[in-house]
Amino acid sequence: MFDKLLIANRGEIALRIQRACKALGIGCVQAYSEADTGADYVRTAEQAICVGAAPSSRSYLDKAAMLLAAEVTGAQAIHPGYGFLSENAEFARWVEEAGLIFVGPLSGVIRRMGDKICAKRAMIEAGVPCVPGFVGELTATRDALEIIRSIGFPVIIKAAGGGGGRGMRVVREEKDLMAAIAATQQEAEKAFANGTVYVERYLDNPRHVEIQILADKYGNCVWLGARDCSVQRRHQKVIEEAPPVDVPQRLLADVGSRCVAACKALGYVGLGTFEFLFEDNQLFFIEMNTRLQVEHTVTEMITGLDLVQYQLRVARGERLDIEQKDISFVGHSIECRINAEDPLDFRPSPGRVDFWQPPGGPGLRVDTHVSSGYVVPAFYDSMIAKLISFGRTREEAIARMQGGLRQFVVEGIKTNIPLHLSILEQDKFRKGAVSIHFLEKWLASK
Ligand code: MV4
Repeated sequence: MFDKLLIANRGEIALRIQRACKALGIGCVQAYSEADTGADYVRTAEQAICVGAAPSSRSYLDKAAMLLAAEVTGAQAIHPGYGFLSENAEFARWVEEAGLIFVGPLSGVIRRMGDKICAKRAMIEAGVPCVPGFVGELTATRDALEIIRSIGFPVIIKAAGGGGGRGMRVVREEKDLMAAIAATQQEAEKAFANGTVYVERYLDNPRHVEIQILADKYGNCVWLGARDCSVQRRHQKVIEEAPPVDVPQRLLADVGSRCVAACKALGYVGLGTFEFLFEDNQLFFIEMNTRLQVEHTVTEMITGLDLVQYQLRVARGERLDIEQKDISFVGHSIECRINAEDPLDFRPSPGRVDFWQPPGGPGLRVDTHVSSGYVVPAFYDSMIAKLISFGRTREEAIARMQGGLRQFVVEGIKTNIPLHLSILEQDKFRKGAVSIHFLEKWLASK
């Protein structure tokens, strides 16, 4: 149980967490960096504490500073949001050892899922379908050739400590194999201090479909439907939606219940996301995210549930008050990530927002910390708002999104709103079910 929580994050998600806390009667301490001193959500929190200088490494990523902030303010729990320390097993362990509550699964579970080989093993045990491959360390030896011949080309070499698209290499021919293994190992060692790599069959044209789960401390767990996050560029999601177009409900229900089984076996607590590739009408697990995700909103829209409130309630030790039979999916929801960036060359566009007028109306939701006069710092991710639409059908959700994007007035900085509008006009997007390569291919062709 806790009644005071430290928000170890910034921007729209800090405000989103504050709102959920208000509804539950939990007091908030907002941690902030010197660059965020003037932000509205720092002022609206009951209490705020500066944790360091503007660069993330000296504030939002500073584990000792965050823990100290919780201790000196008397916060009994820490919500890490997404990014920053949200999947840092060591930070979670420090929080546990200090006798505080980390809002998320136990540090041991974060650590296990952070090792992608270990995660895949757990999924195979629970019956969650995985990409065909070899579930163990791959080394540049003769064994590798045997392993890869049995999988069949093309293959992808991935870092066990990686994830989110960092440290991967596609190999299409035998002659390139050994060099690719060595290069991926070296990169992985440098980037993650873990040179372990593994191999999977490479799927050429998949979609990115993910399943949301929610678990309490008493072994109760539900799956909350799926999202399609295929519209991405350089591993940055641009548009997400729920439910995914043309993924059979019985497949989702089957795999969803297997995800629930995996969570029960892991002793998983909190919100979690199982990431899959979807190709040839099959789902293949690739990795698990042990945090609240940016795109949780589209799941909220089609389920009617407040996921952040649920996350806090299960962290407080409450029992889930919903069962699988209570969960249904209604309508369609789309999220456009609004970034402070040049819509043509994607370069960040920080600076003062001279005028800010977000849209409204039926079926539109805006999650943002921005208002007129806000200065977008150059130190962090460029996402400044999420525009979320809801409709009875996908067509209605798209139309409402287009209306919202056209109404959205942002002056003083550049945003990717024009990019969103042109994606939403694309026939391929409107048809639905585009692959992970859709956006990059379309950008290259225009
Ligand atoms: C793959 C793949 C194709 N085949 N694995 C990239 C991010 C990381 N989470 C896993 N990724 C991929 N793994 C196999 N066996 C293609 C990707 C991939 C991707 C996946 C999801 C969303 C966007 C992507 C963009 C490029 C590659």
